[in-house]
Amino acid sequence: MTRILITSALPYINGIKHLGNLAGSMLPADVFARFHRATGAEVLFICATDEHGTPAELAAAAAGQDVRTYCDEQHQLQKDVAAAFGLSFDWFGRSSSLRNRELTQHFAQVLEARGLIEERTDKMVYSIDDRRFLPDRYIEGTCPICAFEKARGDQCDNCGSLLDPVRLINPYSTISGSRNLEVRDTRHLYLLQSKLQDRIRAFIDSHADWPLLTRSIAYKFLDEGLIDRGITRDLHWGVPVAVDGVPRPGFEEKVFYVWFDAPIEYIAATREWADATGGDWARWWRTDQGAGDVRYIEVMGKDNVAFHTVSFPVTLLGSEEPWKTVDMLKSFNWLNWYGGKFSTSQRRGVFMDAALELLPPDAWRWYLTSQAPESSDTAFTWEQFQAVVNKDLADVLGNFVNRILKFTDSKYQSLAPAGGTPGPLETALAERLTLQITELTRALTDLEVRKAAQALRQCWVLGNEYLQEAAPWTAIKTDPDRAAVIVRTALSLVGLYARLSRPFIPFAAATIAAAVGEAERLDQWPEADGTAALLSAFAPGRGVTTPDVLFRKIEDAQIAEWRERFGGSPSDAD
Ligand code: B3M
Ligand code: ZN
Repeated sequence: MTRILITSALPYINGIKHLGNLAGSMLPADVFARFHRATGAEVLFICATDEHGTPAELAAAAAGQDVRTYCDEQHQLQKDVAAAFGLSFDWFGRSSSLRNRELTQHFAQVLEARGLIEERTDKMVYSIDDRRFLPDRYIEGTCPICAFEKARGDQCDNCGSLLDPVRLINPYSTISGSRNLEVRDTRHLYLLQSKLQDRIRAFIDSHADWPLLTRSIAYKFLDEGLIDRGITRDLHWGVPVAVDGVPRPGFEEKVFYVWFDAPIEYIAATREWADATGGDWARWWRTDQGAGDVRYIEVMGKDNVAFHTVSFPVTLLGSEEPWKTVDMLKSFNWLNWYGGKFSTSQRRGVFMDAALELLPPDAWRWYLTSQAPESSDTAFTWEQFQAVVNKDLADVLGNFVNRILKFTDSKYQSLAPAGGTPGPLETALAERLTLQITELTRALTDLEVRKAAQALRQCWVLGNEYLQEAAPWTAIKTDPDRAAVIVRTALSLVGLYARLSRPFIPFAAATIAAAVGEAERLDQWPEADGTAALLSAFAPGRGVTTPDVLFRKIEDAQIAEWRERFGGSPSDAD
């Protein structure tokens, strides 16, 4: 059996994520995981909260909590909201786990033994007023590359460049705002990425099938030349720099950099899963223990690609141990909030918890996947959201399902009628559907979310067109056998739609399947070439039920209210 390992980029612990985070990593990863499970593959879908580093410390301080308590609480919140969105993680771990600590320390030890980590004296910004070093987000200033004025020490959110805090222009402490800073010497561990330049290039070269976005980011970093990166920080919250519980001399007050331990958490989370379930983590991650057969898919936003095409492979390949590396790195552009960016720190946009107060998860899931920022950045607007949900879900899918079930109820007491045999209309429908299901299956296999959603929508449209043309409400008066065939065909379609739609809209899919007694088959992906047989398989006498309205239309008044509450209007498009 095919085995598929899927990881989504790990959401930071600093608060519930916004729809942009969801659209570019966790949600598409979930669609792929659900699809592959339905095809019968053995799937392991792993995610976790990314809990270390300055964002966690700063957010905890802002919340007036100690950082561990803060992380405990936020992890649970993120886990709950992920479940409410139907994100079907097999495990949602924590990068602050013991497993990650062990594994991170293990990698550091092995990499040092291979000559890929060395201690260096580093120049770091020290805040005299705060009496501490200011790593990463503890310092902000003007980006030396694009002149953005609020660049963070480790990364510029405007141009995406990875930065070194000492390069910032006009820097200040984000703790106190103090500009009373000086550069001091301090010892840090460096990962010698430059030594693996050729190895990493060969690794990227060997994945010519990766999306252009992924490859272009990887080659940009390779062409600039890989730089050695400091992988320790002067912080308390993180993985201690220690071997077998003994701190490294001179590093008692330091921890590993969050971006060193975060990707390692993919493996560590799998170990957490194994600890909890008795599963075998090594057959997913160790090529000497069967992981060679695994297809490993990583899903993430474009700002995370450099770390996954360069840094994490340096860790894995540099160890010379038989670790599984990524087979397909699917990256996304940004979902913007009107013309600007969603922002966690500025609370701009809609966040996952608030979204669910407005509408059921499937409305968001459908919008965010069918409009996924796949080949370019895309902008969320309330108008487009309303249009997509109303048209695709309410007018097309919802209307079809409702119409045929109501008809079956009113004309046949909710029992599939007997009589008749399929004719040319049914044959044509089966042929068209076969094409669309083939395309849907291909697109999902190739991780093309938008094209997959398009093919699925086309499947729904075919049902409406069929019903319109076959017109059972007319046939029933003149040719009851014909009407019976149409109704059974349409009821089969309802069951088929539930299965095809499930990766995208799992909640509605379950309701739809239950209405036509197809709940047990819901997790089986249909074979495209079996469509004709499938459409004629609805047994006469089988009972159905009519669910409540599947998708309520979004009213203009709701849009006005939400715009009032969340902002978002054409004037925000700057
Ligand atoms: N937490 C960044 C982000 O949330 C980071 C991803 C880690 S993946 C190992 O965008
Ligand atoms: Zn910049």
